[in-house]
Amino acid sequence: MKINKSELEAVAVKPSQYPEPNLPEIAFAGRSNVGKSSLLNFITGRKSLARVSGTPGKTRTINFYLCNDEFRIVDLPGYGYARLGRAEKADWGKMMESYLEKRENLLKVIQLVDIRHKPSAQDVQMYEYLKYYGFDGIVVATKADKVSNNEKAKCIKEIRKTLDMNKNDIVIPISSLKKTGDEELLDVVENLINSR
Ligand SMILES: Nc1nc2c(ncn2[C@@H]2O[C@H](COP(=O)(O)OP(=O)(O)OP(=O)(O)O)[C@@H](O)[C@H]2O)c(=O)[nH]1
Ligand SMILES: [Mg+2]
Repeated sequence: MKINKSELEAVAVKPSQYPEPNLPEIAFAGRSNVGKSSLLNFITGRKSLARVSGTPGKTRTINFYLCNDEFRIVDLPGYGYARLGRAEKADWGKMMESYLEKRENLLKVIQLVDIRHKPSAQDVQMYEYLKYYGFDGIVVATKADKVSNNEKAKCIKEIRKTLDMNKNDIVIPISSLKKTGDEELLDVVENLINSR
């Protein structure tokens, strides 16, 4: 599959601001700065559809992107941003909870982790949360350009082990910078949409 058409459809902090639940949705979750917005730009072929920043904590809202007039990719706000105050962290929790627990048209949440690092305690917690709701099984290892091909397999093994992934679950290494790995991800997305 290719994404030929994409647009920002809604920016939300609460359910009343979500678009109608009329199309299947696939969400991206991951810590702040892991590369969620960059990945979205990469797979849609749009340079600045989603705002990318060197400063973590850029995406603080739930952003709905309509793709091919057929499904939505949802960019979730990142976690693990140390400089957030307690009130902001509580807001993040509430925002995520109301989306993940109640969104009837949500098919899957793809979790992003940085390929270079062992997943953090918060990554593990997020993945456990996704397991609980049955949204787990697909992980994207971002910034794959930062490791050599030799290291790649080792890093992926570490991710699988730390997140306690099942045999049939998949880890897709992707570099938004070098533009590699998108085909596998888009195949997975296509299968998810078609198998619903
Ligand atoms: N080397 C490399 N850098 C990347 C890649 N993807 C993203 N980055 C960089 O990582 C930083 C964060 O990227 P974003 O896409 O804004 O990350 P995010 O997960 O959306 O961050 P928040 O919105 O804060 O949650 C930016 O400086 C990007 O240029 C990649 O594939 N390779
Ligand atoms: Mg972002």
